[in-house]
Amino acid sequence: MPIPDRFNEPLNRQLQALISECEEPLLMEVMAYAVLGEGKRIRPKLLLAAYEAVAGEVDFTNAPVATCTGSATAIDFACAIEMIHAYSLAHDDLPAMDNDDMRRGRPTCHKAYTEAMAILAGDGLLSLAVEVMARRVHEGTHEQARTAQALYYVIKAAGVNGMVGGQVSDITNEGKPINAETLAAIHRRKTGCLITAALEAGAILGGGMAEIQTMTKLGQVLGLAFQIRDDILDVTSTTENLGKPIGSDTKNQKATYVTIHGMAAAEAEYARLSHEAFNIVKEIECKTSALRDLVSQTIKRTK
Ligand code: GRG
Repeated sequence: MPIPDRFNEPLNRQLQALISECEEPLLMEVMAYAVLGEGKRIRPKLLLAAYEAVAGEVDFTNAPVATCTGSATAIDFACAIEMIHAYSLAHDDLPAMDNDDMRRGRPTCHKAYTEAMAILAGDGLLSLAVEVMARRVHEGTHEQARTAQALYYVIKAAGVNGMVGGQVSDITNEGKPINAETLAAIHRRKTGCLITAALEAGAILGGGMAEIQTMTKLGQVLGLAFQIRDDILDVTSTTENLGKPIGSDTKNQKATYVTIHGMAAAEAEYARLSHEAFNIVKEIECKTSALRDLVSQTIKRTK
């Protein structure tokens, strides 16, 4: 099966299993709604692809009861990163933030349930993500220090100097004439940090300490390319294709790569970063083609 499609089934199965640990039925339902929709699963797939790049190909079919404990830990971390991403989307869609009605082709979490439940499901997803990762450290099922290091990278990226800090900067700059540097700093923290941490954590869990720096470089380039693509698609795509409203950046008076640099320059920078991402992947002696294939699919994404 082509990469990254073979990661889909194990990821969805394990996400479902982890969410099912919640004993509060409504909370479980809303968390499942937020995380199990038609997302691209880019971040968890990057984590698994980075893991395979250094550890070799894994049969994730039987995860989480995987024969190799390292791969079971990797699947849990991949799910944790998707839970963090899903929480950020549920909170970002709230009336107090972007106030969006559609996400992943269906009503946003607060539209389908209530604002209170969307907030709490987000809180639940974030804390469950940390619990799932910390449990792997606590159980000592894998190399304990390595697992703790991967947890540190992921949660730091999601935190105050990563995604949350980036979101605050994004919101406080709405309607203001920001310059290119400020926009790049927002993108780096809001979108880039979690993508970078997925690659770093995958390499760490796979035992590839020598590859961490290269993964960081790849994540930064890929994260910026991902966001520029998002800005371009927000103008050129359709609501049906994206599964969320187009033009939401304009609605929220947000500066984007396109509004600051223009469409032609955005497309040129996107092409340059894509090329750079491929060159960085070539620096890594990947044991499988998963990472290269996934970078290629991420770059060619149309939604
Ligand atoms: C609320 C703390 C907090 C943070 C929100 C992720 C985020 C920060 C906001 C989302 C706003 C946005 C459109 C960002 C652009 C890039 C991005 C993260 C797009 C959505 O990610 P995809 O395309 O979505 O991977 P799917 O649905 O495929 O998982």
